[in-house]
Amino acid sequence: MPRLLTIAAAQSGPISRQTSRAEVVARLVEQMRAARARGCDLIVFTECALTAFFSHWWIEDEAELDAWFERALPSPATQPLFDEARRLGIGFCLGYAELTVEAGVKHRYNTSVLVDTDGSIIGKYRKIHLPGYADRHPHHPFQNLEKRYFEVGNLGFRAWRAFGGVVGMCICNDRRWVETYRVLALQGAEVVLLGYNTPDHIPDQPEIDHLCDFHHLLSMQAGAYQNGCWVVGVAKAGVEEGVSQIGQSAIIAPSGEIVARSSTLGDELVIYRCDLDLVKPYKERLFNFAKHRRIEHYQLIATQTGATPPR
Ligand code: CDT
Repeated sequence: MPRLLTIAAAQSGPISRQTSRAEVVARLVEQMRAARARGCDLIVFTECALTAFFSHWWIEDEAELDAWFERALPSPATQPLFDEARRLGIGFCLGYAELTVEAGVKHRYNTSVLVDTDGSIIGKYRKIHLPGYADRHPHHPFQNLEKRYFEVGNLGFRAWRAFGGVVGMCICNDRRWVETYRVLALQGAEVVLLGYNTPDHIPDQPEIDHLCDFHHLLSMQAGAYQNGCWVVGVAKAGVEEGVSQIGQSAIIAPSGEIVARSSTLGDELVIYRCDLDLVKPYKERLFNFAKHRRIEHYQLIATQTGATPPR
């Protein structure tokens, strides 16, 4: 029996600064209903899906900053998502800004959770690769302050047995790093879920602006192929508070092929019936890690060269 999992990548259009959580959650619930009506078992929302992507502007006031974060999940505002998932029997992955207090110390993370069809939380991931900077860049048309507003995630990359397969999560910039997929795949990940907020302009490096879509897809396609897994990438797209972001939400097969892709910069469902057994030709043959990886040689080479670039 093939292991089929129908997944919706729930691309989000822009969310304004003023939009309430209740309005956003109502929008996500609509997408969830539409996905279920089209036979989806799992819907994947984007990075920081509940608000505008506030890392794009400078916030001094601590209370103002905290207001962008969730202190609990579910919360009164997000409970409708969990209730609707249970009612419909659909799982979901949700990115959000997490504020937690441990031993009296405040911590802020860029987080995602994987939620089962009964509304229970299967697992949590806190973003490890935070792009941008921690100081103000007044000459930039918008900021990239993730290094200021979030701590590096402390939960590692983890994969869970869920939805009939092995599922891992990462968030946005993580998708550009080979280690992300490899650490997940070493745990057997068959599906990698991720959301992203990716501007189509890089103020520090405008010379590569025209490659934004290409590098986004290249990273996910390479990650999928080299690790024999499905990758589901979900955008917050369009012009949000003056920042123009790419769309290109995509579902990528373990072959590295894009099998479904968004065609707008607004709310849009990208749906594909994923056969999880399509990971096998890659995981069992070409990229059978146990058989073909030569980790001891990589270390040997690194030792011989001192792992520094040749002069
Ligand atoms: N949210 C996030 O991680 N965004 C970054 C922007 C970097 S600009 C190349 C990303 O990697 O898409």
